[in-house]
Amino acid sequence: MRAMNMTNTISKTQLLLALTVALALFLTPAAFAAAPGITGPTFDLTAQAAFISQPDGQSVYSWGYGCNGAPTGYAPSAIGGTFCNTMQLPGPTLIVTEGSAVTVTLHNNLPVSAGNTSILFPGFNVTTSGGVAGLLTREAAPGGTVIYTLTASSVTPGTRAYYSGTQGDLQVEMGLYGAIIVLPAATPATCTSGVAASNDAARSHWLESDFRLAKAAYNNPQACYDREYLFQFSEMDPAIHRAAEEQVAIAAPICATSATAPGCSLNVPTEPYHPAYFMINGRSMPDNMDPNYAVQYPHQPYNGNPHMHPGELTLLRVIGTGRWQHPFHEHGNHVRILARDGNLILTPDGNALAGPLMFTTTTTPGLAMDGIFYWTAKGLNWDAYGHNPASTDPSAKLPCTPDANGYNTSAPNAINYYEWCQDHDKPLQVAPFGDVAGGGPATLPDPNLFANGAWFGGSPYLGPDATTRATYGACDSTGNCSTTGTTPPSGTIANNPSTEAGFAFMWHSHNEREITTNNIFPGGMLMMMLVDSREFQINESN
Ligand SMILES: [Cu+2]
Repeated sequence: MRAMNMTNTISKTQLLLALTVALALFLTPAAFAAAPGITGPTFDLTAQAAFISQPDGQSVYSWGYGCNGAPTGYAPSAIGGTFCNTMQLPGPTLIVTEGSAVTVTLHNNLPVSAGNTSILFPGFNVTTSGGVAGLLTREAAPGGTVIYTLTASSVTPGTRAYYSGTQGDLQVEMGLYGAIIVLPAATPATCTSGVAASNDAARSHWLESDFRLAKAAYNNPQACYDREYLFQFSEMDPAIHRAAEEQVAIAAPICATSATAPGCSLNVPTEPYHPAYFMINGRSMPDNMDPNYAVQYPHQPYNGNPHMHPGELTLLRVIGTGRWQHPFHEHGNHVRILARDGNLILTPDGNALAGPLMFTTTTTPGLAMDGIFYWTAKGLNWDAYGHNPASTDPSAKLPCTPDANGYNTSAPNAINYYEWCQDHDKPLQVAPFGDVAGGGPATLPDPNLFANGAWFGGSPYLGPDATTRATYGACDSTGNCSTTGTTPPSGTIANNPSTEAGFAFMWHSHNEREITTNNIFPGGMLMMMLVDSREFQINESN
């Protein structure tokens, strides 16, 4: 009886496991990111309250900017399923072109007891009309409107923050912040020639859409990029949000009689400060891996889920919001800082980029930075593509022709486009095993010991074909390879060896409490950058 029960339990568990895996496979969409937003140059925004969701199941009362009616348009055009609700966190990313006269109308639809609100656009020359006088700018009174116009000559390229200029300790904490991206009016010629053109050719060959907002971040021949992501870092103390929610409810009947009645106001303490949620683009991990505009986050439309191919120049637009610094660390390589608050960092003669190469791009409240992240397999000391000149598989013996920098950039249609040729055909293993000839720098662990993280493909090779090739057995002198090899035993849900098999790098806050959600790990400010082989199609269209 006991034995039967046990068997029964095991088979149920197995069934449940199988179901979970099947469901997870079904429910894990290829959700990538880019830098989505709304286009102008005229914007009609509203400030309103709504609840945002956190992965611990909490709905947090928040304030945010949103769209007052349908926006002029959305960008990039390759992303579908767009929406802009009346409240979102962060606020809509405003995408404009250099030299535009940008007009932002703000309607104050916050609870009456919250009082006035406003928007600051640091780095721009702003003229205002309407509204009422405030400490830092003109404000919209409850139910009122104010208009901000950014002088066209001050609308210069770059990434910048916008946020409330009214009672910032409370209003920014509650979620009133967003990003404005100004695209250069012209495209430097370097962005459509040389390696930049080869990267475009590779993208077209593998039928990938272009998800960039522009080809260059600045009017500078060295500011070209191939892919881009916007990450806004903020933290949130739920006690402040709860106090605001309670006081708004208590004040509502008083405000209903008169907005100036005593008691129609808030007095929410913002100290002491104990944030428990640490968000990238308003979402905590793993929610930030769901698609942009996912229906389950009506007030948090933007995700954080970077992908790239080897050799691509990936533009990171990073903004610190809230009131804490966050040590954002991009594993895989350092980040070359291009600009801070839209100021391109150049040598004194103005001819060369002079921004630092940073291990950790620490965010600072109110500060925006642009940086370039770059990854190739250079220096691994083994052939990351699993090439074997003795194999019968044609994709296992592709040529690698080094350019002046040592990369295979002359063959944009090849799966080993941008391979670091010095490591071409270099074996991985010390001892012969599977498809890998002897004599390499590493001793692979027992296949059974390969860890199964959600993102670690379990393979030292890049790309689905490489993983398949590497499962071949040893090849004989005529190039016939046994297919019985078992290295590597790869297979995870998030980074499937038969499709993606990318190299995963954790991108996260190095303050480890910030990679939790209300003290639960993993969560918070955590993403996985997946470097995908050239033949894997990165589709950010949602
Ligand atoms: Cu790290």
